[in-house]
Amino acid sequence: MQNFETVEITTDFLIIGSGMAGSGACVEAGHWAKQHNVKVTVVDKAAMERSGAVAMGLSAINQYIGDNTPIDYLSYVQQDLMGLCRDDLVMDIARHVNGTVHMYEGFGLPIWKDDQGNYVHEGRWQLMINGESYKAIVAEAGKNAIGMDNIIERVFVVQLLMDKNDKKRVAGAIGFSVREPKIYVFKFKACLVCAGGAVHVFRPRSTGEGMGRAWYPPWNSGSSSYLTTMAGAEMSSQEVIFVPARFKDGYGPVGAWFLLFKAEATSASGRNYMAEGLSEGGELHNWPPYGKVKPIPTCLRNHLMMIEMYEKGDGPILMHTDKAIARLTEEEPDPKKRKRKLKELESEAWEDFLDMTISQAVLWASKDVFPEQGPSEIMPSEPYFIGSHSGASGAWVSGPEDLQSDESKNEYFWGYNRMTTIKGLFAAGDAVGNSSHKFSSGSFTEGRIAAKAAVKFCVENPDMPAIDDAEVEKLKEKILQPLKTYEEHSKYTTLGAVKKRYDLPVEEVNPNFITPKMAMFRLNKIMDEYVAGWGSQYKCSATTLNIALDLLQLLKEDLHKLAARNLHELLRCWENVHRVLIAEAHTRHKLFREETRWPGYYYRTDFPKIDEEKWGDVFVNSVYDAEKDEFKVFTRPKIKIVEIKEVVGM
Ligand code: SFD
Ligand code: AMP
Repeated sequence: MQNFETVEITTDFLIIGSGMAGSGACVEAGHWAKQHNVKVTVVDKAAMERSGAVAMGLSAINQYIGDNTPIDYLSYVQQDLMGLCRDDLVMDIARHVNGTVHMYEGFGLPIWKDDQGNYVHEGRWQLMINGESYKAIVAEAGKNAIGMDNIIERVFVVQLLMDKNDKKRVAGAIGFSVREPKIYVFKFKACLVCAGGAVHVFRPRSTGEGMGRAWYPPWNSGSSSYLTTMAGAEMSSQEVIFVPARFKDGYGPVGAWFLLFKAEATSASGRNYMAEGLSEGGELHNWPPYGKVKPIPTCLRNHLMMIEMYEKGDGPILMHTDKAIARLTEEEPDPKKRKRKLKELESEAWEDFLDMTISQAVLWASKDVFPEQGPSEIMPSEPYFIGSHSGASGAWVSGPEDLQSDESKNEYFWGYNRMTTIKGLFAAGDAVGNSSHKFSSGSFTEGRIAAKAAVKFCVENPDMPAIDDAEVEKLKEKILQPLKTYEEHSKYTTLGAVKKRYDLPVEEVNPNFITPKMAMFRLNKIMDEYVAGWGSQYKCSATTLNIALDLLQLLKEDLHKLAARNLHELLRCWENVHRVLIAEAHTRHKLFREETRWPGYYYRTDFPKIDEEKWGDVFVNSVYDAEKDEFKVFTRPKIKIVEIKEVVGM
């Protein structure tokens, strides 16, 4: 085994993850840090220019408030999440997000404009962009703000380090380079965790040659949740996964089709199941008050789709791209311009995918699909953990002081905006729970909010906390153990001869170790079959969840035997360790909430209805004790800071 050099970095404020929230944090921290002589450093497992969920680009900015008010946005988010979100966090982002979008324009992001120079809206809150280079543009601004010397790329952060004199205060972080034999030890006064959501916890629909294709980026492996949970931070809504409806196999998004092109989706036999669900006596009336609002909440749109597919057997679900294009072409009053209009619509349809889900465009091309000639299948995908979209999982954080009511101030505010329950540990983007629908622009905004507060924290808490050197030494050994395990046992196989002859990767089966891929497959199978993945038609019960907890325990024991052939696999090992903790937290939260609040995301078959009285005004929260390996699960109140009457409109 190679010798690993230790690189020590001392800074004031460390940003962990340079995705959308991390880039926003760099832009804001850069500004305040210069004024207060605070050193800011950012670390990412990848290259900032194309890291995170926006690596491939996006075709829309999904949160822009325009002339609406933050309360309008809160109404929308609250009803989409079936009543549960943090009013203070959602409104805080909503009141600042316009500024972020205007900043983006200044960075050079091409936002679509109409003939009058106004932004082109996809829906009420969404703006169309030419966003293939969205991440590169935003990352460049972040890099300029804090300076190239303060950017550390291709270093995977494994764990946070606590103050040796105060276990409720963060003091450092440890990770390793994914390119060179180097361990990184960071020491700081404050840090911001914005390492994205979690993908490949549940079994993906893509297998075999499609393996690795997912909607959300496979390199977001639950690190945000792992880092904050292991540090002892209170976590929230870990049961609220997101199941996106997507074009089949390529995972192309549906938003532009539903909102911009106003396309209809139907069951295989042609029924408009959403209109039927909304109509008098339709399924949505079984989910009051949320089934009657507009837009139909995301989970309920899935729910209607799942009834067609699984209960009626009237799948697959079809998106009628052809009819939408024909209708929009017909709407062109000048018949001479219709041909041009058709060409424009066709290219917009392709660009929607080419800007953010290139694989869907490739799949359409390879299957000879012409969106103007026929419909395409859409499907509910595997569940993802993503606090920034239509899910809600993440850390329980302090909100802004000025948005609190007398009642909420005691529950939702403890000094620094977006600080977790651990001193000096901040979170943003997918890492924060209960402030859903922030998307790319809102995540960047939340990064800005958190970074400003974190710089303030550094100024007001100038003493550098101390890390425990003995703990660091132990962790170094633990981090590199998979390389050692492989070296010790790789020759032990009865299949060596086969390997020689066929060059098969026989090390994958070895009684002494488990490869990261195998560990992930095992996790995926457990979650899919017992915790309401697509393979179990999104259904679970106390019985299946308890089976999952037993199996996860066995998997956790085997994680000590993970083996890595090289640095790349070492990364894969630790990604799976991160995934397993969020899997367990999720399972425990799901078990705790005895109702079905988000049908279409998951069903508790033993509690198949929504239970407003018992669960309508509480969040499920948890704290993990890493020393004892124990979760404590409990509730926190949903406090309505703003009374919302009625909400309509897309
Ligand atoms: O509509 C470590 N999203 C969309 N947002 C929009 O505004 N418009 C759209 O059109 C969107 N669509 C969409 C979206 C995402 C994807 C994948 C597709 C389509 C195909 C959502 C946004 O992208 C999302 O909300 C934000 O990006 C969330 O921001 P953030 O910062 O929370 O996550 P990130 O950007 O993925 O960044 C995470 C970073 O952390 C790094 N990282 N670094 C060090 N150590 C570790 N252990 C780490 N683990 C992770 C990552 O490398 C990354 O840089 S639509 O179709 O839904
Ligand atoms: P998506 O492409 O599904 O990620 O959606 C992009 C944006 O459009 C998100 O803000 C979604 O909540 C919203 N959206 C997608 N489909 C619909 C729909 N049928 N009705 C209302 N909003 C939608």
